Formats: sequence, structure tokens, C-alpha cells
Amino acid sequence: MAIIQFPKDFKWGAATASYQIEGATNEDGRGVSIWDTFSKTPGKVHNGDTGDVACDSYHRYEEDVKLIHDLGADVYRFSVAWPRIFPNGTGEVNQKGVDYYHKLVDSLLEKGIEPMCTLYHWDLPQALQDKGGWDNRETIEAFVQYADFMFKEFDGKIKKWITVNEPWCSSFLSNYIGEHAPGNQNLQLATDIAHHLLVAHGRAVKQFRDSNIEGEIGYAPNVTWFEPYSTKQQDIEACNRGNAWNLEWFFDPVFKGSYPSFMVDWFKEKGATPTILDGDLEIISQPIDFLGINYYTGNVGRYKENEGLFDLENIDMGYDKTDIDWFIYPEGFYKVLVKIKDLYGNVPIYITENGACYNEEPENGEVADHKRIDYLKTHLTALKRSMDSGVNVKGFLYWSLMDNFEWALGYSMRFGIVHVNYETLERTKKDSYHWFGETIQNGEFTL
Ligand code: GBH
Repeated sequence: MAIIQFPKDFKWGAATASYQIEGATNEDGRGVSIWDTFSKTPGKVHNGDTGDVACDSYHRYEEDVKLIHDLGADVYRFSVAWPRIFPNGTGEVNQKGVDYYHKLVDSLLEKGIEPMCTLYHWDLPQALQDKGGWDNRETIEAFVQYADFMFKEFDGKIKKWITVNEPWCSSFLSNYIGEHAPGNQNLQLATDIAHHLLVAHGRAVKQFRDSNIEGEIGYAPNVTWFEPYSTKQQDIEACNRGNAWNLEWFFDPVFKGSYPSFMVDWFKEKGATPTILDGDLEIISQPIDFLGINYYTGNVGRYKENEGLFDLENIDMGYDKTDIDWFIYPEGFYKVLVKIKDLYGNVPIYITENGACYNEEPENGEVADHKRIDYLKTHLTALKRSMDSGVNVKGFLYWSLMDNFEWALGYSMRFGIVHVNYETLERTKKDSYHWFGETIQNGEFTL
């Protein structure tokens, strides 16, 4: 039996995102987002599910804030639906949308919960998509205006800001793999969009500094880990490429002001080169106050000619998977954090997302999701090990507070520590909620 103990000032919390929980997509003047369009396009989302109702958190936020409070969380990470604030992406502000986030933030602050606000968690106003979306640099301007409005409106209330969530997903997953909105399949396009998202991030950080906003700002890239199948050079290099697609590609520009050259060369051979304008890399590399890290899964990878973008195949080593079919790989969590420290120094890190998909349903008012507790235990243990190796981790936010709209997989996949019944919208605390609450209270758990 071992006790895994976290520092006294370690911050605990849970995370959500606007389109995944709010519902009320047609209310109080909210504009249309690319996820409304995408989810209503036949064949794009499992079962034809949409975010129209989702968890109805737009109406039930007080109940949800109570769940966060009862958990004992220090921080709640949520995102703002850009089309609630600017229904057309730019121009007129929609006051009712602004009011909603004031009510949410006020009720968090009343209960002593610190709000951590993500400005962009994928729900781009459709009006901007109609003009080319993130491929059009005007979207960057629109984002900076939206960000600046939010900074000033919530200055003094929100003191932790995240510009963009998982730019890899809104670029490559959405515009090359095509699994997420807007669903394009074009590597050059995706590469430009990745770049524009980074410029948007940097511009927003600069705006934050220029406007003298109180608090801290960062971004939240997703990372994974490919462990080479063997010590063969080809396996190692293929895994380096797989890792760098999430890691160096999205970190080097921010921390070093350049793209990783081995990846630029690789992409060039595949026909894609980011379109970089003068001054872009300088803007992107504005110093940030913290790094949000989202980690879920890792893979063992092996070189295979012409396999995917990187001559890399996933090997099934027989590791357990969660219900979404992702390998459970806590060792990758440890390794990627140590690699981040080695490459980029000791920037403060919040784990802004980590969590497991298991689809247990309530029985007699209880959800016995012990596999989720095991996932949490192994990942928190790996996290603590990284901290003991000098990684500067300040906090951990579980994804997600509650079951929600899991993007292309609709409501079929559940990540919550709170169960949501999508017929009645009733919330039920799972066993993992109680376990996590105790861990937060004690600042430690027993393995
Ligand atoms: C996050 O994305 C999102 O921020 C959040 O909104 C979402 O609900 C949550 O995670 C759960 O999905 O190679 O097939 O094993 C996660 C992004 C991208 C996670 C790719 C895992 C590899 C899966 N991810 N990924 S696989």
C-alpha cells in the first residue's frame, strides 16, 4: 500500500466545454456555430445527435455549480460559446449571452470556486466559417476582438484564461482527418489552420498584456505518447514524428519561435507547408503564464512504410482500453510531461484534461464506475512521479465534470464523474465522483 500525496497548494478541479454541455443553442440570441451545422449534417455525428439540449447546463448551471462545490473543487474549467457573445463572430455583442457567463462566474465565485475560462473550445461562429473560417486570417482578427471583449468584461472575476483548446484537434482532426467540424480533408488547409490558431493564441496573449488584465493566460494543447516498439532507429524516428505532430508542432512555435525542422521537412514531402507571414512567429512566441496539458492515451508504435502520415503503425500490446477504445497508458503521461520539461523548461502546468470513458449506467441510484477510479489512480500516480522528477505541475482538472456531447460520437460515450440521463437530464454522482472528492479533501489517496 502506498500513499500518493500532493502538495498542499495543489489545485483540483473538473472541466467542461460550452457546446458539450450547454444546450439552448437557439436561445437568447446565440448565433450558429460550426458544430450546429456539422451535427445536423447527416452522417457526421453518431446517431444524428446534436448539442441542442446536451446537459441543458444553460438552464441548470446552478445545479452544476453545486456539483462542483460538493466535490470540493478549487477550480472549474469551462468554455465560452463565442456565438453567444458575438452571434456573427464580430460586430454586435449579444448581452444575454454575456449575462449568462456573468451568472455562471458569479455563482462560482460565491462558492469560492475559481473560474478557468477557455475562449475557444471549437464552437466557431458559422458566420466566420462561411468566410473561410480559420483558413481566413480575418478570423484571427475576430478572435482577438472577442478575446479582448471577454478580458475586459470579466477582468477581476476570471483570473485564469486559456486561449485555445487543443489546436491539433481544430486543425488536423477537423480539416485533415475530417472527423470534427467543419470536416475537411486537406493537409495544406489543416497546416495553415494550425498556424492561424497559433497566431490567434499569440495575438490574444499580446492583447491580454496590452490591456493590463489581471491574472494568468495560457493555452491547452493535447498530447499523446508513442512508445517505440523496439530500439530500432526506424521505430524511434516514426514515434518521434507521431509525438511531434501533437507536441513539437504546437509547442516549438510558442516556446522557441520556430517550427521543428524535421517535421517541416516531413510535411513538405507530403505537400504541405505552413503559410507564415513576417512577424507571425514573434507573435506566437509571446511568453505565457502557464501551460494547460490534455492527456488521455498513448500507443506503442512501429515503423511501417506508407502507414498513415508518418510511416507509423499502432501495435496492440494487449493493454486495456477504455470504452472509447483508447489504450490506457499512464506511463505515457509521465513520459510526455518529463519530455515537455526537458524541451521547454519549467513552465507551470495545469493538467486541464485527463479522464476516462466508461459507459456504466446507474443501478439503484449508484454508478459503480470502478474502472474510472482505477484510471484516475494510475494517472495521478504517473503525474505525481513526474512532479517528483521536477515537472512543475500546479493542478489537475478531470475531464469531465459530467457526461456530455462527445463530439462525433454524440451521447454514446461518457467521460463524466457525474452521470447524465439524457431523457430526464437528471444528474447522478458516480462512485468516481465520491472517490475524487475524498482525494481532493485529503490531498492524497491510497493505491
Ligand atoms: C478532448 O479531446 C476534448 O478537449 C474534449 O472536448 C473531449 O470531450 C475529450 O477530449 C474526450 O474526447 O489514437 O484513437 O487512441 C481529446 C483529443 C485526440 C484524444 C486524439 C485522443 C487519440 C485517440 N484526443 N486521441 S487514438
